[in-house]
Amino acid sequence: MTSFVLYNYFRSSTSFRARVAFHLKNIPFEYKPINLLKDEQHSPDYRKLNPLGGIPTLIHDGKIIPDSMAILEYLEEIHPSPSIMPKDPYHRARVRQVCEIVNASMHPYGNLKVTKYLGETHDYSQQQKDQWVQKWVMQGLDALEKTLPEFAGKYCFGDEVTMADIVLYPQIITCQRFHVDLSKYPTVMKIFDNLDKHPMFIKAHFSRQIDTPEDLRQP
Ligand SMILES: N[C@@H](CCC(=O)N[C@@H](CS)C(=O)NCC(=O)O)C(=O)O
Repeated sequence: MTSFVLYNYFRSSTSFRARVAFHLKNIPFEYKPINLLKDEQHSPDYRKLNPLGGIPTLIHDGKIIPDSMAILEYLEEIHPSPSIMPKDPYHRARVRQVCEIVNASMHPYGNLKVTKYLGETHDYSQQQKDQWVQKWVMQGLDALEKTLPEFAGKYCFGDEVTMADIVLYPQIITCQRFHVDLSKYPTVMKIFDNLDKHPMFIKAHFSRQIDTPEDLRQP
């Protein structure tokens, strides 16, 4: 039988992307926690799997697939139904554009190694870190708020969950952690609120994973 092992961490937004794709496609996987706060992502063994020391990494029947976007595309190709991409090529391109806004122009600024560097090298307080992240992610949120009204239904592209939703939802949770004012983004937040009620997003949520600490757990 084919086996999927996912190295991930309860709170990581990129890990969420992979987890929710597994749940949406109803593919069972083994959850291997990598504790970012204990720097397990930098252990020599894990670095052999993921040379940048990031999570998630998927091992499928011994084949190594690092990086969440590569994992999403891979799962979609080997397990196309139910699909997480629209059928229309133009809409597929725009889904990828939305993913890029989040993946390339928002996620990296709040990444642990970046905020840790700001603290250790530039002596940033938590409030200064928040302001740094807010400055950059709000540019991404502005772009999303201009892009999504043309396509949105219940979710980013109509009423079916796509990769755009998978990437957007955990990024909004990260924005909340950095106290970003989200009231200026009504389309984005309407989609977020709808996704927040989706059973597979609830299942993949950071508060319900095997490595979620007691004080952050939700039923
Ligand atoms: N583009 C990569 C980014 C991976 C990444 O950096 N993930 C974060 C967690 S959300 C991480 O592992 N950070 C570790 C660190 O900053 O040391 C992906 O999408 O998988």
